[in-house]
Amino acid sequence: MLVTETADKIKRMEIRGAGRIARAAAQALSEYAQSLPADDLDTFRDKMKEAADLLVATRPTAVSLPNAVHIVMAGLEHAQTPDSAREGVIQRAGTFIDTSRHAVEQIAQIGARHISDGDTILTHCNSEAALACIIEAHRSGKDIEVFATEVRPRNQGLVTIRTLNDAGIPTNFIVDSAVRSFINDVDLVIIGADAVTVNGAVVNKIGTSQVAHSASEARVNVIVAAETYKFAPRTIIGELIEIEERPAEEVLSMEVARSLPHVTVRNPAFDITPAEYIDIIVTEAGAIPPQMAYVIIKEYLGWGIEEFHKAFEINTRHEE
Ligand code: RI2
Repeated sequence: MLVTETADKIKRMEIRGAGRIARAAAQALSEYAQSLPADDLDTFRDKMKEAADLLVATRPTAVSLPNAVHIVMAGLEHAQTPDSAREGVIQRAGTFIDTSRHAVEQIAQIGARHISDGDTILTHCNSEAALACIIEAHRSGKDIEVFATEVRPRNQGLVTIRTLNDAGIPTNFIVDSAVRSFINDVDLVIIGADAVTVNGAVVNKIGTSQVAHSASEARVNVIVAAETYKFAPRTIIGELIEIEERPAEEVLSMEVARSLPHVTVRNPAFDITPAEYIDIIVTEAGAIPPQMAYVIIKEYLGWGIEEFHKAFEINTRHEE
């Protein structure tokens, strides 16, 4: 698939979900590298950089996307010839896609252990990682039931209930605003993540923070299922995660909107749940308290504060 085609599909959410968009971007870079003429290393690098920038710009919140692109583009770093640059990109993209899929399987194994026989679980949006935990618990013989939210405005809940239904898991489908009404019937909340910041806050589909707040009030544990490449290295140096605001017509038809000149539609796609509302984050490296996010960023993504010092020449020593 062409890079522009993939970028367009990600933007329109034809390809969606933080893990899926990361793998799609890696695949697009790999195919692009294969298609590029390899006569000149600098031109090859420049073209790859343009493609990478285009993909990263499609959706600003899910950090899995720039992380995946960064991992793949590192294949260009020490290349001496266009052919070795091409090989580097293809090899890294393949490895990323495989490890990403494997990570979801590992998360399923770890996450399922946190689900007990007889549990009722609430999930919000459509997270491959969160659903993998739920499906694995069911597969291992636990008798579970799920509440799944509708997820206005894009209705990702429909994808979730289809998957749960196909797995044979008894599921209740509720509108987003019904979460608090049902939270006392729930034993556990399991959700995914688009980004995890260094202080353990989780950026996920709009409404997640309300779900987590309700769960906290009702003393229901909240588990986040997130691969390590969803942790956001640049939050170490104080960068904030940009919250994508999507078009108004996802919420209200243009016709109705035009008839209401004093009304502005706001459509943020994500919100931020503070670490205090999250019990554990299940990654492929293990289940961690949200406060340990820095360890994942440093040990698994290779970005410690020192790397930022090197990269941005941040001077921590005060000159006399
Ligand atoms: P997985 C999705 O974003 C949802 O917010 C979901 O919770 C998150 O990505 C993680 O999904 P969107 O693309 O990677 O629907 O676990 O906006 O599939």
